[in-house]
Amino acid sequence: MKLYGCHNTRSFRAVWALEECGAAYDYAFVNLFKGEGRKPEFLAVNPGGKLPVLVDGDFTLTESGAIVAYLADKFPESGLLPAVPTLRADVLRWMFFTVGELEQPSWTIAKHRFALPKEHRVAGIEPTAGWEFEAAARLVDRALGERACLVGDRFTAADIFVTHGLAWGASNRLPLPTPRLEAYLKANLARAAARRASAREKAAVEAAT
Ligand SMILES: N[C@@H](CCC(=O)N[C@@H](CS)C(=O)NCC(=O)O)C(=O)O
Repeated sequence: MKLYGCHNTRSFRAVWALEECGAAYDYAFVNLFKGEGRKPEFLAVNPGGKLPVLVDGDFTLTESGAIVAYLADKFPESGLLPAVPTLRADVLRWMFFTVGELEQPSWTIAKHRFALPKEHRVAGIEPTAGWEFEAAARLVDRALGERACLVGDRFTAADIFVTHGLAWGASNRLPLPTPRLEAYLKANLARAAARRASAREKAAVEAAT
């Protein structure tokens, strides 16, 4: 398998899942910060020009949620996506929640700080994004309660997505609303697989510079 990724992007979720699965994979660095996502050779892989992309043989898959669900099904022993329908649906719920809600304020901030053409950026949008992030994060806190994992009694893909959504918010200087979420974030990012994923993405940048 080959994962196309770039540090400080949503590809971290896919690399983290690959590491949790113990999968063997090549990492293809596409430096989005240098416009490599728009180069013809990458557009031939993903015409949308976005990361992450997973290539498994002749199968090419985009969308971080679909990639992580695919990996979880390919490596069922990882436990990332439980077989029990209610638990599986609950994991998918948190993955969709992250993509549709929890990460959207961070994406709004990124778009209006640098991603949109200057004439389309709206000054003063950040407090609204911060308010939305806090509301979404509080829902996570409430669901988590005193448990270490969001679904069932073990780490799943729900934790990968929600942890990354929280980390992205924190990196945008959006405060996490409870100490419990701070502890959840710290514990998950300290997992061996998360650290390996981070190291893999950082090593790719270093090798390219
Ligand atoms: N919904 C997609 C979003 C993918 C996405 O927007 N990726 C960003 C990096 S985090 C990207 O590649 N942006 C490049 C661009 O928009 O040109 C997913 O979850 O995979």
